[in-house]
Amino acid sequence: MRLDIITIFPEYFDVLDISLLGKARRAGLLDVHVHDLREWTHDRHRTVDDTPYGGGPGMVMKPEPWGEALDTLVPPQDADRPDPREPGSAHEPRPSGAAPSGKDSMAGDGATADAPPPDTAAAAASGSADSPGSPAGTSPPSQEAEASPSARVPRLIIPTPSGRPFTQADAVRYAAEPWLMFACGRYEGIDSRVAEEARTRMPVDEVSLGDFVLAGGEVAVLVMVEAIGRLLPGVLGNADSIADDSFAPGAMESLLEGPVYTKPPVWRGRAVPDVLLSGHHGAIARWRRDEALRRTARTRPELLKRLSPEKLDDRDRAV
Ligand code: 6GU
Repeated sequence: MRLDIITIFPEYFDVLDISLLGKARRAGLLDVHVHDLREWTHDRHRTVDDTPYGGGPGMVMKPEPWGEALDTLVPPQDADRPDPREPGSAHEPRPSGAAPSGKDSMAGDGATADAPPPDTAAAAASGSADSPGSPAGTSPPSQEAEASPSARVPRLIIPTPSGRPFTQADAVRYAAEPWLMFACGRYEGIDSRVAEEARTRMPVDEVSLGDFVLAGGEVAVLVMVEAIGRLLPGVLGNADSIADDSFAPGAMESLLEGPVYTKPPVWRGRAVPDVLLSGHHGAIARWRRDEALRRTARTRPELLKRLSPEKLDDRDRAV
């Protein structure tokens, strides 16, 4: 998966070098490109913000740098121009003369960071916003490529407290896409025409992490990238752990994971529940589900109401 992140604080993303995602990058599972928005300014002060029309406090991000950034990173789709990318050259970036140089902050990404990703299925092959009826990223790239040879665009994700809630289901959906682009706003947000215009040529999602306000989109993007990245095939050691996650589509949908234990069997007088030492896999699974139901009822009762009745068995109802 390719990720492009546009920000005025590229250093925020230095942490993507460490831990699980750092390993995923070094393994070639995750191709991260961080871009400094100020590379697309032209004044001495590299200005990215201005006062809001209509008055009010704070500053708004100017549309021009964003427009140029998106134009550079997502070159206009031109049906008549032959696609220079060969099917076999999946990891050879396309030469990109228009790309500003030296804005890629991630070590080791080199000078080719601004080329579009290699084998991107066009999530917005139609050239307009994604339709709710057809989830993007579900068609094989080759099919999309046939329908529209040069339609290769990312999904643009704009973190904002005004967006729709980001959920585990979104993380799963995004993890299946070949190319995601994140636009980190600061101040009071990005001039609304940026998302509006971007929607004419790529799918755009404005998403929120919850009902609170962050100082900018950077930390929100780190959260989403971690939620998405750990779902990529080969990133987590044990693929089963994904199915057991709280909120995981399937058995854990709308449920919080229950308590977990490791050795020693007794610690400061507190014993691990006997059932976990019993070796009875059926009994253990049942106990874990009971605990998940109990914990959810206690801390997130509204989630339980969302559980579809056909997902509950008689034991569930007794808990
Ligand atoms: Cl996605 N961005 C910002 N700036 N603040 C938030 C948020 C996102 N989600 C909750 N608060």
